[in-house]
Amino acid sequence: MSSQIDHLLDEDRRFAPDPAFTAQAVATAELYERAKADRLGFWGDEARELLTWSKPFTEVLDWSNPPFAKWFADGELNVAYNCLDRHVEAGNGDRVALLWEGEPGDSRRITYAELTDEVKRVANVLAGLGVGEGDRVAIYLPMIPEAVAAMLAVARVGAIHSVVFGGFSADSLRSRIDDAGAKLVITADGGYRKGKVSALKPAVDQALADRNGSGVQETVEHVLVVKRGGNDVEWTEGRDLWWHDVVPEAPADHVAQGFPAENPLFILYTSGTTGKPKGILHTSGGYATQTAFTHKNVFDLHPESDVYWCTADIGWITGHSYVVYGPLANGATQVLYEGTPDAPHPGRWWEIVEKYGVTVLYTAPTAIRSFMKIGRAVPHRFDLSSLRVLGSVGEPINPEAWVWYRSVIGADRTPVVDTWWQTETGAIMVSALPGITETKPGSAQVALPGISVDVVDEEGAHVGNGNGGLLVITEPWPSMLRGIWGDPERFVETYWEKFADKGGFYFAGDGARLDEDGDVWLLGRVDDVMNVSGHRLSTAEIESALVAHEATAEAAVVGASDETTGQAVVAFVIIKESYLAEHAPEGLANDLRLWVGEQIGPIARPRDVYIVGELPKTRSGKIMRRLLRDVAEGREVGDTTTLADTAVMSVISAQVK
Ligand code: 6R9
Repeated sequence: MSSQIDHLLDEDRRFAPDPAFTAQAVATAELYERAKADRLGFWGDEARELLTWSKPFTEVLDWSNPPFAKWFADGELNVAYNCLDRHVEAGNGDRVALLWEGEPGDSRRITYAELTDEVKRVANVLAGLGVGEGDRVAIYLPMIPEAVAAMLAVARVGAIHSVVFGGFSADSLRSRIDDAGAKLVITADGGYRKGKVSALKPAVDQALADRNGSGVQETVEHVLVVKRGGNDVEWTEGRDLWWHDVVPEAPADHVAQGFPAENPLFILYTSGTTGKPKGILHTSGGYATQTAFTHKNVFDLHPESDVYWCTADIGWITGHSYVVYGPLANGATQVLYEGTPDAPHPGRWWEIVEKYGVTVLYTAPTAIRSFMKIGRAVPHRFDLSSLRVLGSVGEPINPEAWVWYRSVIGADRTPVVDTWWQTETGAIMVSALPGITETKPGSAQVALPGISVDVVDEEGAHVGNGNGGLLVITEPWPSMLRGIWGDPERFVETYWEKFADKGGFYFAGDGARLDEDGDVWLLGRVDDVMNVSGHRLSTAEIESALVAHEATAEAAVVGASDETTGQAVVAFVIIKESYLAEHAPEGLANDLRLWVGEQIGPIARPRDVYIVGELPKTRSGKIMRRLLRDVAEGREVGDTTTLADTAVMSVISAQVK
């Protein structure tokens, strides 16, 4: 990490806001002043201004029992109503909500009035299936308009969605369904990925099969299936329902009931430092407030003229906050794209930007770096002149990628905002504001108005400008996670215990540095969480998948730096002697790679699997991943003095070569 810090220290390019942009900017410097003068008053004002409440709140924050926060607790609202009906009632029903583009090139244009109608019908279907307040619904869908409609319909009836990324395996889906106790699963036959139909329904069938004797009680009563891929699917009569049979039949009137602001809105599973994914719980009023606020100000949203596009899948938090809730609460018109950036050709994204006149683009550094690799000729075949704001999220963006993004995609003109946040924070926390902030390539820069962050040492003391440490959030914020589903102890332990004596510092798990101006530079995770192409993966989760293979005796996984994906998964595996006695070792490393892909999902597949004779361990038996990372990154191996057997690293290095 030190070479990375040195490199960042040399970065002195600065981009001042263009006065013409500032003149029309939604955000103002005064936001910081207002929030500083009265932080809670500021959030109260924003909540009232950005949302429609069916019952006004009287108290902004109840922090009497930290870390369990309550925001706007006695207020009531319906989040789906805020994303839909009220825009129609305000006369904007004809505004396009979704400009959907399927991977094969089919497209649909859906207005706010049409989306509202669809969501009302789905809400009636859900109610008919007995899904109501507090029930959990698993959503396992491709990037199609029905995914957005399904999430909003669940929210509308006061139920809780748990979206599972379509790239996850049947096993991952099953553990998420079980953990949440989902009553309904909404899926599709399949969706398009890289020119082919990728089936989804079979994974649902598999996840729900073979319960007998597993000790897990089946909670799923129905599976609602959207037809998208046209692939053959098996059907369980009485359990499975086609969306196209039941939704168009359902009535399109449905009155959105107000629910308390602290009603759960969704659970989203994310990787932590242990093998078991955590169900991050978000509630309604605070989450809707902060997603709407950040979407409006960070992306300079002019809803009547902008065409916004966030490329994230709805299976991730970025898709929840910046495809569904933030943009729709703000009445934005946005592009929704089903497929991959390079299908059927490497210019697909830029073709979409040109076709729809996209003005605001929000994507991840890994995508930017892979476009850099292909070269500027591809994007420059398209007219990108509509673009006026570019955003980045998911991992640290290296200054070269930042500058390339601004110059090649943004014609040396558009502001670039690097936005730091997490599944847990629910919404953007640290970012420049376009038109306001002088930007620095590679730095997320400043906490947003109303947000308080700091960089501290191991004891929780402020490190001071020019120093590195751990990023903490020092005050509660509206869209903060309210817990880990079913595990309040893990919630306290993971995020709040480290600096408990500081009276409520949230530990984010990221390393960061403050520069001479006090701006924040993110340096990556400080725990055993890897970040591959902006996706969080836990070393422990992949290790446990590896040892579940009959050949594996022991496994250690590290995240090694990778030019395109940020980090890549590298596994070191010891094979059982009993296995080797009966099987040839050829091809085993690759079999293990594929195995992990089957167990968790293709994104978790290791880039490299090295079969080794031993793993480096301390005397207390802890695997020293730091040393394995040195090997994986081709560096000289660091300090080995705390190893139980100091010779082991030279053996491993030789085996890896
Ligand atoms: C929104 C999202 C969260 C982790 C986070 C950090 C990394 C996200 C970043 C960033 C540097 C940025 N991260 N944005 N690091 N600069 N702009 O990605 O949520 O999937 O939960 O990941 O991603 O390490 O802790 P999530």
